[in-house]
Amino acid sequence: MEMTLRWYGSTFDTVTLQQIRQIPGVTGVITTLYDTAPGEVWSRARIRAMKEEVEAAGLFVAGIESVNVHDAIKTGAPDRDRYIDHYIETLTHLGQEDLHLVCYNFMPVFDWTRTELARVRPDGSTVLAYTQEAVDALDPEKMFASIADDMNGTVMPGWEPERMEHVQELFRLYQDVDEEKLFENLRYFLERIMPVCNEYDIRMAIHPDDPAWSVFGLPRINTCKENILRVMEMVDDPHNGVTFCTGSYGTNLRNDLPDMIRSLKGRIHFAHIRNLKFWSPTNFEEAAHLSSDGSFDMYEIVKALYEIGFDGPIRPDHGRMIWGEKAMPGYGLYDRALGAMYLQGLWEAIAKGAKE
Ligand code: CS2
Ligand code: MN
Repeated sequence: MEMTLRWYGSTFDTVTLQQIRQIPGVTGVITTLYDTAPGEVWSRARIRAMKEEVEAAGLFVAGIESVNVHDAIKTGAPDRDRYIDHYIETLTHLGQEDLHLVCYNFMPVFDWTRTELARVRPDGSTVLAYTQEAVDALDPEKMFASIADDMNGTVMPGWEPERMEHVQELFRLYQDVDEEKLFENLRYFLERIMPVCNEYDIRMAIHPDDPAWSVFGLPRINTCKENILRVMEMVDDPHNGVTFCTGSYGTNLRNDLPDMIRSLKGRIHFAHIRNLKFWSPTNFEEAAHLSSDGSFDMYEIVKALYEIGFDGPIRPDHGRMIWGEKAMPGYGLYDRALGAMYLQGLWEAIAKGAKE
């Protein structure tokens, strides 16, 4: 296990590399070229500059989150091959710059969906939250406007204003795409990129859908054990792997997280760990990482990762906004730093206990 923090780059992030460097045990960052659009080719020069900046601060780039997949690929549009060619070129450049982990998702239209970005908890911290009632009452085109005021002036991943201006058009693109087509389009994409992943040893790590069910009538496939195992089997190559995000798979209380981790042995390349507090199966908020603050048993989750021999990067996922910090919701410094320490404490105890 390698403890990391997500970092959006010096132009976009309120958190600095120097601050990240001071969190004990954090050696790497998970980053991206945040100003690139899906479908754009990443140049080697820009990738190298990104690496050099991170390395100059005494850290290293542990992986990319995300290289986003263009909607033409997800919908299987006639021009998808052109975009897959671009994706392959980006992967080639990443491989040539010695980067070997890429997180991505295959969610239609929206990346994650939350209905509140700053729900106030009893201790005065604020967190992202979701209620199905709010989603059902919402016109998807107005979703962005309804949460934009709470973004603290940041650009949130998957919710770029340029993209949200075209929501209606995006919905039209997915009109004829059902779950089976989405599986098929994912298979097509993975089969085409596997040769370059093998050549440069690039581990692709698909992120689960968040929440792990269909929203706004759009198809969603990366939601449960059965479906993710299907994705692993349909392109049975170790480079086709998973980002195990507890806060995303965990939105569906039917998902047994430690059991899913064990069933994905050898295919989890990256882990996002966060805790959720449920008020009902469809009303939850993001909690502190500590087990007792939420609904998940973090000890059992980390133990399952330890037991399958997981040796990739872990990052604390969304944190609460605390101590007056103003940052991208979910991505402040303080609570994620607390999370990194707690997760490393669990790991150390589990590792030492196992050796006794
Ligand atoms: C992330 C996702 O902030 C988050 O919730 O876990 O946005 C994740 O980066 C993407 O889905 C991966 O492509
Ligand atoms: Mn995640």
